Amino acid sequence: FAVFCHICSGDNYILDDTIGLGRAFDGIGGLSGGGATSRLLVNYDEPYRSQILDYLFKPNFGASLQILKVEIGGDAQSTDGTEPSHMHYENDENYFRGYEWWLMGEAKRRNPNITLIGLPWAFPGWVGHGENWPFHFPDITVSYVVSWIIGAKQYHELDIDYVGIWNERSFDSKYIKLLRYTLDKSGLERVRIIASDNLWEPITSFVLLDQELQEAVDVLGAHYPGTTILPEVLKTGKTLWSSEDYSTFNNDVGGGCWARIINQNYVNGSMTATIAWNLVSSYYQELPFGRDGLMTAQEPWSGNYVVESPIWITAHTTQFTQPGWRYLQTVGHLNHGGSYVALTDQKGNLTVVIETMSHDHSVCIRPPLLPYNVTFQRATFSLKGSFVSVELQVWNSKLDFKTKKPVFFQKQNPIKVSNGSFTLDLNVDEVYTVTTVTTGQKGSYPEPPPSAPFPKAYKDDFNVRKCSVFSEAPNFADQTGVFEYFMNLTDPGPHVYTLQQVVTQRPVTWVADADQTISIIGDYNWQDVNVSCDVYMENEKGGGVFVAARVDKGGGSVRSTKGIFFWIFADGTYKVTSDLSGESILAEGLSPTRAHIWYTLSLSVKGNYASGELNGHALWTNVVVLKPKNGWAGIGTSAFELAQFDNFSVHP
Ligand code: 147
Ligand code: CA
Repeated sequence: FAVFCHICSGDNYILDDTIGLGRAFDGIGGLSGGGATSRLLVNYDEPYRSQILDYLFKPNFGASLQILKVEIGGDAQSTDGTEPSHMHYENDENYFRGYEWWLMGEAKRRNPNITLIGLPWAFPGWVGHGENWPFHFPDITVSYVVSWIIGAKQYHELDIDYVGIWNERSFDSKYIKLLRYTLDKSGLERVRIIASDNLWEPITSFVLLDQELQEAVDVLGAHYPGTTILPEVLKTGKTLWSSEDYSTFNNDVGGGCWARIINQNYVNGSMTATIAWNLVSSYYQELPFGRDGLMTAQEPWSGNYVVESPIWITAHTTQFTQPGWRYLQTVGHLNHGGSYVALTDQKGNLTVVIETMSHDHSVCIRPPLLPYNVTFQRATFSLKGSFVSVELQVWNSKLDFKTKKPVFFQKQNPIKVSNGSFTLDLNVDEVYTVTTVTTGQKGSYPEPPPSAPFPKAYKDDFNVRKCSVFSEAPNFADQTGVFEYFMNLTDPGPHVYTLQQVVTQRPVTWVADADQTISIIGDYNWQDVNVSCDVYMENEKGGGVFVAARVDKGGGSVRSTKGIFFWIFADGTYKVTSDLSGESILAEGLSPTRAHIWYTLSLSVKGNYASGELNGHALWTNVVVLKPKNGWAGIGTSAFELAQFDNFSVHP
């Protein structure tokens, strides 16, 4: 009888603010960059691009994100590509490169209250004075980062709220203190510092032992904390964030991961913000961590995008809270698995988010998840203190791996609170939001166009004149170096508008960038193609450029990229190699090539054979190419050097 009664009467949980409140909630966010994760988003046609942005940022529509964190581009590879720096060179400043400015503007336009964060992954080479380290000259690095914050305001009316140190790399106490000092001196007292975007240690020990550092750091941000902290972290008294998390394939298990960590980062770890890497999967899916975004928008050529489960999981929290709301102290685990949090605006509003994600349906990419059980349970929540509402709104999601008919963010009948309590029957793998907030909405647009492969016949003459708001040509995804629109004011002929590789010095890297530069484009499944491009070397000594087919890699392993690479050099030679590093030579010889002259390079690959033309004449033919079998097309240079590209085309 005791067991039976236990099941039928269920478990009781108290929601009470009379005992005092918990921490202030700072928001749920997405991360663009680290790196180039929004690269393909910018080239979507309207209305699709605005629709995607609405699903991400528009309040009471979709994810309704409360935080947008972006990479401060450093001209170096930062996971799925490079992002351009606002200062390629020491005497260079430009606040219109890349797409993060635009993205922050679009986010702010939809939600003026959104919190903005900037964090560098890498730095231009000059910041490190030739060394692969950004803290030897802290004054240079500080001025570089503060310039970015000032530029955001000056050119885009964007107030950056938080800035970080160096993503998942070392920090330097002297640098952090100088950053705080310089921000204050520049009238940027409101900008707060997150440290150190890595693990809880060693930053916690440093903060505990150094009063001045303690004062400089506002937020301790850890990555992939697995919902937990170390005991000493609480001793700092600091605000705690999971400043990068998720990075999980965005199917329904990804949604389960996201639901579990959004709640349990607070329940287990007192973390008051959780930021998903990444905001939106807008990079070629075969690059590292394909589809690890809150939604998928990786086909600007078709207009297709997918609103994935993490968008609706996010809505369960974001549509019914605001940064500044307070968690109650009465949060915790459910008796039969799962967790609940409760938040209040301290003006009578209450939002309760409950998740019952099972282990196997909520595993994240990292860290490993220890086994636990979740079973059906009946849960009664008793409202105490100021929560005497008569009616509560109810929103439900249910992952369903059996019937494959999941339910996301469905409004249910409101609950009448009787005797100050309500009861829910909680199945496994569900999320419930129970709230006084009545503004929730499941936004929707008509289905976007169907998915389609990258067009097989594609060309770009880069003749954008003044029409492009973006510095980069559509669909090119830079993997080492940065390729930007360029205008040759003195060119008399056909090459006034071109694409230029602009990184001339190895950056302070985040991963191992190649010694060559490369931008990829197209369809990873391409096998037999012709890739053609006009090329122009600007480096007289040792200059070299290439066109490539069947390019098999990008991201952090770009150094070991294989493919078919057709190079010409300013010293009057050519080469055909099966690797980006140029070591595995398939053919080589003399060619009448030098710097400051335009050439047309054409590479044709069919089955196991390749041939190359220079200015329409065969330079080499029938070279045997066995591996790789498929990959993207590409262009690039043989070193960190200036070079231009024009009239790119690829066709079957
Ligand atoms: C993070 C990076 O900060 C992101 O830019 C992106 O690369 C993301 C992809 O999952 O990962 O870096 C991490 C890389 C490895 C670990 C943690 C974070 N790790 O092995 O624990
Ligand atoms: Ca052109």
